Amino acid sequence: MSNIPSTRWPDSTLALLTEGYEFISKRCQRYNTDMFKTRLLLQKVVCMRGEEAAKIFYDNQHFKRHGAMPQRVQKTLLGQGGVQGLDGEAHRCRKDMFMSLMSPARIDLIGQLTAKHWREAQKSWQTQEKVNLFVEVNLILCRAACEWADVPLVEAQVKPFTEELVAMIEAPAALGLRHWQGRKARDHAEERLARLIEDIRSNAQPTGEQTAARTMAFHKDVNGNLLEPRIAAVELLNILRPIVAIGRFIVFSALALHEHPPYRQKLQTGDEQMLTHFVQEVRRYYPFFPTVAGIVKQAFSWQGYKFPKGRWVLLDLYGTNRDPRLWERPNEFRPERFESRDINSFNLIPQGGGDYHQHHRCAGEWVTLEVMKVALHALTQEMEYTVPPQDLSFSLSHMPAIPKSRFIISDVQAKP
Ligand code: HEM
Ligand code: MYR
Repeated sequence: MSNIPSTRWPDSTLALLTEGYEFISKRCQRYNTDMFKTRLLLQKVVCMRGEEAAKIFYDNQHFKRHGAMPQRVQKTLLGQGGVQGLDGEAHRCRKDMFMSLMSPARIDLIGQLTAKHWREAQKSWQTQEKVNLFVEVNLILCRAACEWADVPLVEAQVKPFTEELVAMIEAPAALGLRHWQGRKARDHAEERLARLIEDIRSNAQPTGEQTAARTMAFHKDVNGNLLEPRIAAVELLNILRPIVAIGRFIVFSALALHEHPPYRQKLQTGDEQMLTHFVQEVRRYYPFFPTVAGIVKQAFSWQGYKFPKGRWVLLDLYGTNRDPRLWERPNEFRPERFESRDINSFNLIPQGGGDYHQHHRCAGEWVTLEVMKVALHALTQEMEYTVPPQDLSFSLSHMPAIPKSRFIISDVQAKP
């Protein structure tokens, strides 16, 4: 039995901040290993990447999630008491509630709502000299998410609420003001949505069948109790916030179209298979959710290495999506790779791996695919635009990543 290879420096927090998305894969390459140990935020941690590592990470016998995410992530991005930190039966019960919202009809509806709000927004873009696609798409997605979930949103709330959701997404790995804005945004949004849950329960606020707001309000936990209003609010935000987060994948899709123009022509023909492959490649190639975190439940050994009870473990999602053993020429954007590449639950994991019901795999993966497809349809078949000179580079040390200029477009016109 050996010890897991260790970094030369005892603490790697500074290296994580400077290297960001590449922190784990660089060290795996350097030590010719799939796992290494170090300290992050003063805590001992094992970092892993690759398909085999993903399989062991998603084995519920070995890992639990409660307390695995740092406080700074819980207080901004995820909230406290939500599905991400549950284990065992409590997790399965809560996760089934999320998955009950993901029927084909509901997935279709979020696509239709996105298309409707996109068409409305596009009319006003046609009268503007310059349009910031990132800012605009976030507003579209916030409108679509609230309508889909049945969360009331008057016109004056659209911009401030979108900004709150974006602040939560930008805060977890940030220092200073950007971090504190995320905490403030979460407190304010949770308070408002907890009041909404109480209004729904008392019939003061009507809601549609099978909507997220109604489902969260009346869901009963494993013990048969309604969720505390604040926890129901955390879960409602676990629907609204990540729908707005899809805006980043949409901006990266626009960037990919801009940098690889032949795909624009291919998508203009309405080739459904190409659209699916393009969307998968955007999710594989561009950086978004860097790692997921777990804690060793009971000591075990794997591949000759000891994992002690209580050890914090990070699985590298970004590094697995670019693992050269899984992906030929991983650093090239090539949607056609999916023509001859089978994907399974552990090799393409931008939104986590494993099973939707048994594991913590993203409940919104189908929503994400649908909304990205609607956006790509709009970008390639419903509008024409130019991309003026701007700084479209993005830093891999800024998590979550976004092009520096966001994505400015001009001369927007409806396609004839
Ligand atoms: C979980 C990424 C969109 C709802 C996750 C996880 C990741 C992720 C990495 C954690 C997986 C794990 O812990 O093993 C993303 C990305 C998205 C996205 C990059 C793109 C925008 C969505 C959408 C929704 C959603 C649109 C809902 C409509 C959730 C929920 C969980 C989750 C509820 C918790 C699942 C659990 O703990 O069992 N997501 N997600 N996500 N996501 Fe997403
Ligand atoms: C969501 O809102 O749930 C969807 C995606 C948000 C991604 C934000 C990622 C930021 C960096 C998080 C660091 C976590 C490290 C363990």
